[in-house]
Amino acid sequence: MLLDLDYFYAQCEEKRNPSIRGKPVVVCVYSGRSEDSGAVSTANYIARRYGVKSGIPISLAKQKLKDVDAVFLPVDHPFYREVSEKVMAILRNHADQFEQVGIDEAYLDVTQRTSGSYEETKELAARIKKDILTQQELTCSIGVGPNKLVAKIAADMQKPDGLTMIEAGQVGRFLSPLQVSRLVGVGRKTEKKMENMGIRTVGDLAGFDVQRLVEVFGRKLGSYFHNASLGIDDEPVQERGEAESMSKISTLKENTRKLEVIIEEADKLCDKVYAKLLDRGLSFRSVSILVVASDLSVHTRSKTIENPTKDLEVLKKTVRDLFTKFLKESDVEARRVGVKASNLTKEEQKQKQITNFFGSSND
Ligand code: DGT
Ligand code: CA
Repeated sequence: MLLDLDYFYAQCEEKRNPSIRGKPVVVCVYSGRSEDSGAVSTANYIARRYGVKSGIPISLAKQKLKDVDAVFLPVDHPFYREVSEKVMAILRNHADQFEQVGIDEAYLDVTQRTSGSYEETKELAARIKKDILTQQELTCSIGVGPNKLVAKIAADMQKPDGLTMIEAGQVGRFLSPLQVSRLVGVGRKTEKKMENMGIRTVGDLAGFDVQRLVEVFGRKLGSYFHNASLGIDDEPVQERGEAESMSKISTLKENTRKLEVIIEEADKLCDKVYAKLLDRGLSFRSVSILVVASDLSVHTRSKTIENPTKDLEVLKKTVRDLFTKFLKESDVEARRVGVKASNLTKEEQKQKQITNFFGSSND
């Protein structure tokens, strides 16, 4: 799931001073040049009804709200960061894998704790919303999907205080009528370009010849747009700071549940990951596997071992164990498989990495 706090800075201000609730609240970055110079950082949904939104000049916001009892406040980043940290601590407890993105958003992989059930995930999402409301007096919007791409778009569908569930089998129907600009990476310029090619919706994009997309946008972006339009996304949810990792993914010749077939491919991936590690002189402590199922849902399993190692056999054995366990726990058919080594260290730099990790800020 992707969780996004609603009108975050403005909601923090409402939390700090509940007497402003019910009024338009506008949080501003004052440039200091003259009294009202600067831009709106964000506004609550009441102010948005008057056309006030992120990025517009403060003077314009004041004009739009001139006949109403509105509240204008300067940004207070330290306070928002404090609130954000408390929320993130709650969220981390509800996830198998957790990834904060920005100050008010996070991805939660909850596949294991819900046994992959959308019904249980819906209950969990409702519980998380309630926890954040009762413990932090904040509302948020949650999107649930088979992968990060779908979850992110789903979270934007019903705001504020929304919960949007998109199951693996509904992805096509969900995405196809949406404007292409909903996809990450499709900005104004790309949107225009696509429009000239007759592509307005994600469905149009999905039906468009991949080869021509590649010709127009290049191989990497072209195939990304193609996959995104089909709701395909293999990116695992991973804690920032664990980001330094080596991974390889490949597509199986056919969808399968046969362990031998999967292991044969996984062993090859291990060799490739190992070669990259060797090249950089890195040891690993964590090993993960990834399965993209025939229904395009994404599954991951990880294991962290006690001491960093450089041993290829340890990598292969851990990967085999994880796939064996995965096939026992899950009844999906594998379409693509991946192997990742993370928690990487260069032995002599271990101390430094630990300090960096604790010293780094989250946003
Ligand atoms: P939402 O999620 O649509 O209910 O509203 P927000 O305000 O939470 O918007 P979001 O999630 O895009 O951004 C999170 C915070 O980041 C927001 O509360 C203020 C800040 N922010 C967003 N856009 C801008 C901007 O254009 N300028 C500045 N200075 N800050 C921004
Ligand atoms: Ca937000």
